[in-house]
Amino acid sequence: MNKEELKLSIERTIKVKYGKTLDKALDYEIFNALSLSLLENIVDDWNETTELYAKGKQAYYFSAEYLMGRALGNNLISMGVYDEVRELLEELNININKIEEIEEDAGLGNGGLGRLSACFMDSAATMEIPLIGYGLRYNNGLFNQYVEDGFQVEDGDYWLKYGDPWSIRKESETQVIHFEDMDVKAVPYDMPIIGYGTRNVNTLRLWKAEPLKEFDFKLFNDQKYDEAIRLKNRAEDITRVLYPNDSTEEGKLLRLKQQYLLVSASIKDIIKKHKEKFGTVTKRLGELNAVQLNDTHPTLGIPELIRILVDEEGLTFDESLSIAKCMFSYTNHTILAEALEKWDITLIKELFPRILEVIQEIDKRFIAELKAAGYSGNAIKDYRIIYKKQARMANLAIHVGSAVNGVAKLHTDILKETELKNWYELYPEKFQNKTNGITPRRWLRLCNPELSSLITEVLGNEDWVRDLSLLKNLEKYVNDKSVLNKFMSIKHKKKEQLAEYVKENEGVTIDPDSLFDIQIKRLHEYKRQLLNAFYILDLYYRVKEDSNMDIPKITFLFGAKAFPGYKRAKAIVKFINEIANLVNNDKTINGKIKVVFVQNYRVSYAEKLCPAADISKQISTAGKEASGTGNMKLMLNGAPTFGTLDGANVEIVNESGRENNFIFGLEVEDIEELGKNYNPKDYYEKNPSLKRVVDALVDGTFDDGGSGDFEDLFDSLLEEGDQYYLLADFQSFKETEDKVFEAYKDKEEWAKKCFLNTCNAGIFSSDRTILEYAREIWMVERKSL
Ligand code: 26W
Repeated sequence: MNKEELKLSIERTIKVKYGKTLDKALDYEIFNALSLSLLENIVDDWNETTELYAKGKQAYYFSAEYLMGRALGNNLISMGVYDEVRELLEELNININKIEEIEEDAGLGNGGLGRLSACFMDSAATMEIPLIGYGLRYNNGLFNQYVEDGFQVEDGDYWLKYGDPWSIRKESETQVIHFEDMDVKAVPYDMPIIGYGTRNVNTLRLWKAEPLKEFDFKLFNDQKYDEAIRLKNRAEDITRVLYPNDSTEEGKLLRLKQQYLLVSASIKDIIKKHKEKFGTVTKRLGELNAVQLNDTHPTLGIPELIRILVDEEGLTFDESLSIAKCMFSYTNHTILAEALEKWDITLIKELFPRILEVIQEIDKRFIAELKAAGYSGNAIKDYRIIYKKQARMANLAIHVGSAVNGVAKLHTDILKETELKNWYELYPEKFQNKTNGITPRRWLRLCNPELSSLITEVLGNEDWVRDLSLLKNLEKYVNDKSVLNKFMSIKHKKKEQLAEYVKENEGVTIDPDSLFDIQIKRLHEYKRQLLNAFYILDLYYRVKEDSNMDIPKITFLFGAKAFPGYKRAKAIVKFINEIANLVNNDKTINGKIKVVFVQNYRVSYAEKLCPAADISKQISTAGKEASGTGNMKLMLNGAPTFGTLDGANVEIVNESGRENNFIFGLEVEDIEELGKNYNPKDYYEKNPSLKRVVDALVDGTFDDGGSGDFEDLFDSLLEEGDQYYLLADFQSFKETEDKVFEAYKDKEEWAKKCFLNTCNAGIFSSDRTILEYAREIWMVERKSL
């Protein structure tokens, strides 16, 4: 494709799609036309890749979440035409950034788990791995967030409002999904996942639920309009929103329907392709297909496969179960026991009674095996798949799956030694670790073109974009003043860009010459944004007491969404905003401290925040964060980690050196030891500065709008035992911040710390992770066009 052809294609598309000429086109129209023109250019490679992969063993990623973010910029980079297209648009008087910014994020996920799926898709395409993603095409992704009067306010996410030029609806590959009360269509929308530096284009297939019939003609004719479209709405409800509120039975049924639609459609799709090749289902089904269950959400895929093989394909239960054992593997993303999914069997029975029978049969056979192996009573109880009238999805996945993996070394160890100890004893060979990763294309090459150019200049070529371990070769320049200066002036430039964006979007002025301390992640008590807030408030009080206090000018940035039903998380949002309000408006501290809670944190915002961070805040209670991946994004962009020894932080510090990061707080063993003896009141009583900030929750310093939310936060710490050890870690947090301030004074030493973080981030490429899955779990070969 050359420039002239692309230009003609854009003009043609605008003409037929919008009935106008390019000079009159709106930004979103240009975005759509450009995207469609680019898509046209990769369709042949895409189809060829699909055919190539179909010849051998394939892997499938089953995930309820894909937090894709924007497609255009990323695809331009993967296609290697970003600069060319930017120039073309410039010639046409169009600013490429404006066109990129008009695109809505595809926010079909909540947080790390969803973003990991997206990074894996990108890496599999680039690493030429035959991996197909299956998911759901939610009409509304993760809600949009606003802050009003300090409170989080949610609004629907209409990511499809301008259309979705990067998806192709494949009507002819529709599947019909049967529920006890209705049948619906699952229509696939395919998104191309364009590999970088390869012609391979992989597929992400997202299913949309639709009614079999648009409306009931007779009812409509009888003027019963609502009733006529009732079934249509009920079908479409299934993929209407990501994570519908499941506080009621109705909500739970809807969630379960979503999960089933995802796996039923995907399994049928896999079987259909197998039969096109072999005529019938053979034992080779299990040898030629590997399914990765991204957490337990798609675990119903196991009984669904067995149901189809037994009821529709005439295999025996034994044969079907052994195919399932060969096909499935399971990734665990959380240690929080309460997050392990369980479904009431009455719900399963109501929607798909046959699936319940299959699960019961698996359970029955499993118990018989355990008994035969000499297990009894109590031990068996913990392994049971059905227990107390509930189906335990993790047990089903671990028992049937051929592999179980955690997402960071520490996490996998905790699974083996604690959370899933009994399973590890039963099936030691199934357990593996696969430390998470992030794609270097989006999280460096796209979001930080300035640093990317520097790296390319120093290393002599762009090979690092496909092999991030090459960053290690930068390390020898750590004493090269010219490289370090360039590195730090890029950091400054990214801070200026962020400051401008924050001014525009949040209306707050922040100083790019201040230290940017950034905490971006879902809002959750275990992630301890509240601890960070307490620290900031304490710092503010100290600065007020001593205006000469020797600290650098500092800006604390938060980005986080609180789950709409998670009251305490929302209370923390309000508390942070109250602090921001107090601190930012106090003229007496001369702007020494600024606090910003950015609204609507999402993938595209993260792309602006990560390159601008001086400090990466990763402060979860030790043992609670399975891995974290934001930590890797900030590290890659040259920010030292301020964190606990939790999740992947442990590996980050191992790679870049403890001396180049700021580690604080209790470790997993300390917490185990402290255990039941932990009394938060001891810390509170003995530490006046801690007491002062905790008391601010209840002593009238702040206004929670009469909601009682702050009192509830207070109680969570002092009445309910401070489950996440905020009070125990406060002092260590504070002392460690002092070390940051001290280190920040020496500009050269500071630059080295930042630089060494970038140099040592290579291992956290999701290319490395996905290759490990391919080789050690799926046993699929790389194949290139
Ligand atoms: C069942 C409802 C549900 C759905 C999603 C509960 C919890 C979730 C989370 C948002 C799951 C999640 O994002 N987990 C994160 O997964 C990342 C990728 O492995 C890890 O890096 C994070 O540590 C983990 O919190």
